Amino acid sequence: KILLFHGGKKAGEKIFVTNGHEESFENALKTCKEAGGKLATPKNAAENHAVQEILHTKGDTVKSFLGISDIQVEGIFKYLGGDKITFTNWNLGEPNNSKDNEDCVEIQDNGKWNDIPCSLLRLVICEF
Ligand code: GN1
Ligand code: CA
Ligand code: CA
Repeated sequence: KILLFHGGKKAGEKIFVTNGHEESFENALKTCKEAGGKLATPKNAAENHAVQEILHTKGDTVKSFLGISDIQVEGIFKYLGGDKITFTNWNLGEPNNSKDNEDCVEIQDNGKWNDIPCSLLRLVICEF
């Protein structure tokens, strides 16, 4: 709860917060885990909006990784725990696995999702 005082955004029982750094998917996973949380994984519109609000505090072209990927089976997006995703907010035409190399998911400042290469650097947003 103390995170609310450091720019955290609450949605239901979840709190989303950023460390202000841009990191690869792999490093962002590690960063959130070490902090005792998980990479941001919005599972409904309210949670997606809370993540979007954090992006807005950082500017209007900032994007962040979500805790979702199709690394295991191309085209089947799953949560970090392995379950198939139940909520999506894909941009029109996404996911498109551009250049056969997009297995991670970014959320853009308009709240829409796009699949991108996992090696890119994006703002770290964790959930607690
Ligand atoms: C970007 O730059 P381009 O068109 O190859 C984006 C893709 C999107 C696509 C949508 C690295 O690809 O994920 O699907 O725009 N790639 C990156 O037009 O952001
Ligand atoms: Ca893919
Ligand atoms: Ca894409």
